[in-house]
Amino acid sequence: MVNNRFLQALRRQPVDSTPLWMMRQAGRYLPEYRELRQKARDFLDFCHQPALCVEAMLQPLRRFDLDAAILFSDILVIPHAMGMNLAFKEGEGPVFSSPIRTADDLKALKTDTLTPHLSYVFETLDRVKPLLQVPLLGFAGSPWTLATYMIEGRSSKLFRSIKTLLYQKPQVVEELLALLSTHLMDYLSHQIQAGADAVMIFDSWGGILTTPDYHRFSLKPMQRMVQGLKKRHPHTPIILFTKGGGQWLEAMANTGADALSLDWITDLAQARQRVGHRVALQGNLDPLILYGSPDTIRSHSRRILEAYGEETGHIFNLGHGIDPHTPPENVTIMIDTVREYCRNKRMAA
Ligand code: 1CP
Repeated sequence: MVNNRFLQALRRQPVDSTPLWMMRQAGRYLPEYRELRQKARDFLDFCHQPALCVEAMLQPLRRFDLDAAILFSDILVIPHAMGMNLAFKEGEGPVFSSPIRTADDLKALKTDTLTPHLSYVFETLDRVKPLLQVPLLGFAGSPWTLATYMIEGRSSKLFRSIKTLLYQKPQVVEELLALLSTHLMDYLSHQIQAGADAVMIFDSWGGILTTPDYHRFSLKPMQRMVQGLKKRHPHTPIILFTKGGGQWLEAMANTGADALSLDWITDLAQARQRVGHRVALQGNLDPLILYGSPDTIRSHSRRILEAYGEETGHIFNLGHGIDPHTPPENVTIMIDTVREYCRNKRMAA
């Protein structure tokens, strides 16, 4: 590995320049990805082909000066490996044909080890590793976030089905979360063995919960994962991301995770004060700022670097995934701004 900044910042060690990568850095905003995507029948078929996934991971690294590579896959390969029928429909997103609604539905899920059904993911990591000059980030969805898709059956705005089950039969939801946290821990452990240098847990929907329910249904199963992973891989950094989780940062930092990823609503300077030196912080440019004018992109990028301040332990990133219609040249403006800011700081020091 030639460039280790990302891991150094995760460990809160000094770095020569703030490391930077982007959530969803591979994907539809890149014309070369849209072309590559034609080689597969659909998105799930794409995910099952390690050669295509490796190429998708390398595309943003060729185009931009980035400090980390992220596994190309999807959080929903786990429920798929548990036997749920999944389709990614054009314009509709993911759809499960038979969502979970009752305790009986849980019994239909595969509970033996899932890793043989996920060998294509580990093969992607194994193949991409020797081609990288930057650290390799593995990931999984959080138990709660996966449960929302498994119970709703698709993307949702209101989360009526899972909340109905949560408020009527919380023990059914808890049983599913326990099953998922066991499988997800094992899955991330295998990703680390296959070459992931750090892992990130995407809790995209923890922010829809009340505070007590966030602790019980989202944070607790993630904490179980963090503790289990730390036992098996004490030196592998773990990043937690709860979108909409700004008010729970102290509790998130107490899980033993090494870093928290912040959405754009959360104030980075305040977050830094609240969690002190316990964790590194990643984020947190509003991805839609990348639709702004060059000057707007530059000023917001600098604002974030200034908000974090002089200390080590910052990884520049977006507050959520890059939007599919973002002009790639605006990404270059953001990255150049971060590099120039850090270069000027270094020269002034
Ligand atoms: O047609 C296509 O090309 C499919 C688009 C696409 C892509 C490129 C989907 C469908 N997933 C992905 C890849 C992906 N997904 C990555 C790797 C790419 C990278 O980061 O470079 C990652 C980390 C994810 C994670 C993911 N998938 C999350 C968590 C992060 C987040 O954005 O909150 C979630 C919620 C999903 C589910 C998902 N996958 C795809 C869609 C359309 C959705 C639904 C999103 C929603 O409900 O709003």
